[in-house]
Amino acid sequence: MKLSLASFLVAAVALQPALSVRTNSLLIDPAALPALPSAQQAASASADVGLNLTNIQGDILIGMKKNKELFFFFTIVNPTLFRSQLGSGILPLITPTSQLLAVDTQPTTAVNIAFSQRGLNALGITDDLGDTAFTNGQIDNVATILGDETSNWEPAFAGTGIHGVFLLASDTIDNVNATLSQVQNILNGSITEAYSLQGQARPGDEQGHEHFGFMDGISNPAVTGFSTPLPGQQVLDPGLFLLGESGDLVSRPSWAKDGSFLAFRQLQQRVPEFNAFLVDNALSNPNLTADQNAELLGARMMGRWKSGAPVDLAPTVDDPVLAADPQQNNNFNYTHPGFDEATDQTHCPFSAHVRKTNPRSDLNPEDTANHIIRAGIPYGPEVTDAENASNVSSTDPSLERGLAFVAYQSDINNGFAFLQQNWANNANFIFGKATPPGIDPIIGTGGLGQADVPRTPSGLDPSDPTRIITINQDFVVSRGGEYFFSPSLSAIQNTLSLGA
Ligand code: N7H
Repeated sequence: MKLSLASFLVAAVALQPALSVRTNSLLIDPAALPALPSAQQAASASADVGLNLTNIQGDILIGMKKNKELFFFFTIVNPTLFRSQLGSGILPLITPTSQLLAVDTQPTTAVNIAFSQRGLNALGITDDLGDTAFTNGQIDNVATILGDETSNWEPAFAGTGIHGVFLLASDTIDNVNATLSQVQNILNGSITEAYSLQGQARPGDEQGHEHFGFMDGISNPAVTGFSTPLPGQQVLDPGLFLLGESGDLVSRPSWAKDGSFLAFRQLQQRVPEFNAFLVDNALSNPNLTADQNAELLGARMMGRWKSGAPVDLAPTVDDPVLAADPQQNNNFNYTHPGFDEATDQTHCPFSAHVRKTNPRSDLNPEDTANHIIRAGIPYGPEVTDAENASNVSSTDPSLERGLAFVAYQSDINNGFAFLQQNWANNANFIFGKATPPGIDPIIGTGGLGQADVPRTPSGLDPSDPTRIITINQDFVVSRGGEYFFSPSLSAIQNTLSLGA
């Protein structure tokens, strides 16, 4: 006899490995990042638009707040056994959004699961989910659309063995590992490990900052029915991120409702090389020291200071108070009274990473189709003294560091893939500017399928916006990834655990 979803959710709480009620959050909460809605706020917002937060997996709407997160990529080797264990044993462990919003309802380890098209095929699910990028897999659009050099790809991503991924998030790696053992015991040999990547927030004051040093996760869209918008935050329909919700215009199988497409990318960051580039090409503001001029160049490449303060509001000097205030730190749109948006780069360069990936008022009307919810986490250790001294990243694989990039959207070709191909990698975007902006200096690739092809962004030097500062190397190197579908809890129960 099948259990109802409600009884599964009760069982989910009961079956968590440590039964004690949490007293500290499993999420991080740096002052600069938007707070999650309280359970009550989210319940009343979701009631207005009919979002079912007990049915939507928890990772999709919460943004970049994970402390430790293991990405465990698996191959399904016994589909029948997997399907039976998924429904009876794994579903009670899956963490819905509602459970993450209050500390005392959080599990010891949050468990989410997502499937690649190959994984759905292995389960006998033949429905077309309506997303060609997902259907074809990330490797299919890698060289032409994303611009990756495939030789840099981790072999597991280039192969055919990734059927799905568990996302296991907690405040300690011990908790994550204990939950992984529990999951593997339940699945009883029906999956094998294809690859795994351990993500973790950086230590101490760097918590919330990615490996180049910048606070990350400040700007994600507000989602109608979930979050209360902060000043400057764009409010978007839930259907941009959740299949079958208001604003999703594609026809989907009914069971796919409240699922989301997850674009995963392992993006290596060459931190010593990035730092050396900033020093070697430091700007020349006479009122700043050499170090400050190097910082300024980095801030202009990013569009934010390391603190998180946007250069559009703090153009020459960092403002840590502004940075730490979510009421202010996203409240900008690149317009300023008396300044011409087609020529003015004194505040923020047209090529800055945050402007290329979210042009705000540069597009009129503001774009509402091409957005993602970013939910990634840094991976890998801190830079070593030897790397700092040599300005070169170690080739020791255990010292690789970067961003385990996660983006959620209801349409990958309008979301992650669009942002990378049409905006970041397109030298002419943002269109209509007096000086072509050039390729994104952080994540853009200068030659499709080739590494280290020079990029020539303009606008980085505020004293001469036409000056080109040539970037001869990639500071972010794609090590591959895959596209997944993160189903709702009811889809896991009623469709995936049964198969076709
Ligand atoms: Fe980016 N970084 O930490 O250096 N990103 N990003 N990103 N990114 C943003 O506003 C970074 C990547 C977006 O709404 C910030 O939260 C790094 C890809 C979007 O104003 C910082 C990597 C794509 C935004 C970084 C990386 C995007 C954004 C500012 C790779 C999509 C919001 C903090 C290693 C294709 C823009 C913040 C807005 C912001 C970093 C990758 C997209 C600091 C290191 C691949 C949409």
